Amino acid sequence: MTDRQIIALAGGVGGAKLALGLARTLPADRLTVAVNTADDFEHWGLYICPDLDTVTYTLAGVANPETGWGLRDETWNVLEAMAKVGGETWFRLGDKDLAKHLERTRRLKAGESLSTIMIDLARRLGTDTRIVPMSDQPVRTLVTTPGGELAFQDWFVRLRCEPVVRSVRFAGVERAMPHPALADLGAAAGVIVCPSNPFVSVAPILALPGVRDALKGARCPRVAVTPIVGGQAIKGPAAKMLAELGHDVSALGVARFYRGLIDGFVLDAQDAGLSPQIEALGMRVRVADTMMRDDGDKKRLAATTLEFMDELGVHS
Ligand code: FO1
Repeated sequence: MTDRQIIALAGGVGGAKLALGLARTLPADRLTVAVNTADDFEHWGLYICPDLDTVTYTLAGVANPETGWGLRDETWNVLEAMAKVGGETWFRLGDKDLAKHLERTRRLKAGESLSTIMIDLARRLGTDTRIVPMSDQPVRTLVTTPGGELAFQDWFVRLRCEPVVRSVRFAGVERAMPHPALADLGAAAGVIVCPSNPFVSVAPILALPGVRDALKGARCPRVAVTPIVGGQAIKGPAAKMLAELGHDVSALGVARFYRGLIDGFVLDAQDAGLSPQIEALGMRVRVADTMMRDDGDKKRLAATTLEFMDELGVHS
């Protein structure tokens, strides 16, 4: 592995798409994808890492193309049997996907770290890209709603993101050690904030001790790709959260969230009119088609983002 890595910060489906484009564009030893683990939780007694698994399955080319999460050609016999015995079925674990959860849980219980396990599982599933958890220690996103505080997957999957979000916090984050790739962002060749949810995918990574400051201080080019196009989230509740947390529901709202942390913002062509306001935040803008419908789009957006980073260069 070379020490001049491009570090991509990613959550689930949106982040995984750009990560795939980057993995198809960069040599394997130049890319590290650092993935949010604050969505992780225990279900059916198993340790589930939705974002790590989504990124891994996507880069291995085995993800379910309809949902973006889980495996393609999945079967649901265990879930159906679980319903019969009165178990919980709101979080859908497929038969083949289960093998990964079982094996990861066994290895964690045997004392291996999540990062070691995930590097090995990613290779076995068919990707050489270095996909790392943001931390080996548990961090849990908790969402405050009018009805009280909810665990992230309860809010996201069981309640379909319906309860209004008043605030979000990351339990355990102050005790979690960032993965070395994040602790040492200053040594990176560049940092890409993938088009993931700023509040629940990227914010937990930035909240790890030292990471926000490391990103602020990094002299390498730092670029974010918008997850909001035409005032709507490409996928998931990002637009709803922008509104409920009091931000502008637009790419401008996202750019403001990253102000001081990035040098460049990749904005969708539909939102080109926001360029002057985003540039006024002290970052440069690249207008592009950010919708990633197929693998060609993912590679194009990755190439645009990398070219933009090259143009931005190092800064003081
Ligand atoms: N998302 C859903 O909306 N419904 C599900 O039943 C569901 C199951 C699931 C199983 C394994 C996995 O790795 C991910 C799964 N997801 C499901 C996605 C996931 O919980 C969310 O997309 C992320 O946590 C948000 O990034």
